[in-house]
Amino acid sequence: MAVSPSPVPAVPSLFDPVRIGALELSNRIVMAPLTRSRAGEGLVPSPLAAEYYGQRASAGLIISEATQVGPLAQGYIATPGIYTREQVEGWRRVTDEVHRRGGRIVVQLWHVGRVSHVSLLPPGEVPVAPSAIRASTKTFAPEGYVDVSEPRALGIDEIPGVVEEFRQAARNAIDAGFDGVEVHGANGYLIDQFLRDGSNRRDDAYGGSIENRTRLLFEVVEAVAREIGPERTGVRLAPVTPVNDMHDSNPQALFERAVERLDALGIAFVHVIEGATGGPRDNLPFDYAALRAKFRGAWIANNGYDRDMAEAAVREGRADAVAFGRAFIANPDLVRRLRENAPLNTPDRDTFYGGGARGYTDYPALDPAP
Ligand code: 8OZ
Repeated sequence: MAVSPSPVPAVPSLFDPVRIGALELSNRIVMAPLTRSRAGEGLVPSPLAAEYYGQRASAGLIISEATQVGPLAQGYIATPGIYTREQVEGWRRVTDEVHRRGGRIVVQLWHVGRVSHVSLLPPGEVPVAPSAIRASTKTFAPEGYVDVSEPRALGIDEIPGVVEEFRQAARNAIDAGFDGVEVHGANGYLIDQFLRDGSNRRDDAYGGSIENRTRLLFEVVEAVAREIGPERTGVRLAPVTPVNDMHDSNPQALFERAVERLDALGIAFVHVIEGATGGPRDNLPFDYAALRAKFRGAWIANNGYDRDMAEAAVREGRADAVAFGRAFIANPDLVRRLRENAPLNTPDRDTFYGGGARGYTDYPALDPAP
């Protein structure tokens, strides 16, 4: 009797392919966006970045380090941009290398808003924010690890310019060879600052009600999706992370509405950091299943997952894919190591940010299979 193999396994595994919008992933292991602060002159990704990302091309999907959409969008030293021709050409080297090695890569687009320091901005500029409230947080600037600067509130007439920067950056991303874009709506940067009422005290159409506070997210993602297609557009959210001095009076209602609005745009994926970024997963109660129920596209889960947790999340349908951060810093062949249940290299914190090849492109892969 002929038995035809089913193309979609009834119970998916982390190691099965999956389609996310227009992207065909060879497995469900995603490389999370990771700031490495190694961009060169002009905030252009270095040739080493092509090697670093290329080494990790066996990930089902790579999400690039956060990449600024314009000069005021920068908040840390040596993070790359995607708003000049030289930056686009630098990224082209990266995407070519990842594709040559069979991988998929999207760029994470960010605007840091108030999480910046005057020394990182053009002369005379200060950080911009929904409201003129300084965050109690620090950043890496040329002079060291410093308190962020006092921000100014964006005028309502300036908001279309921010949306336009994201639109143009998304166009540049496609020109640079990226397979798509992830809009950074997490971790206390500009879009998250508008979402949460701890940082947004505006009394115009972008502040106050949940509808108003989700407006910038919606407008940015709508502009990006219109430019490059919703099937190549995703968003990262972190509903309860406290990083960068963030809090909200009702995160469940806020983020359910945010995801509902993203669903209406038909975007490819939502990528959610569960709990405190890089920290405890249970810092505040939150119903992630209820959040996911608002969205019909692909769901990427993140934060502190190990192999067993990730496999269970995919098997039980809580996520279509799982993103790993620090494990990908230290293990270029993380997918193989997870598949073979092989030991993992330990990441070295001292080389996370800045520097050259050490702690960047010199983590060893397993020997080739005999
Ligand atoms: C670590 C250091 C600097 C930036 C984030 C882009 O938290 C970041 C970031 C992380 O999303």
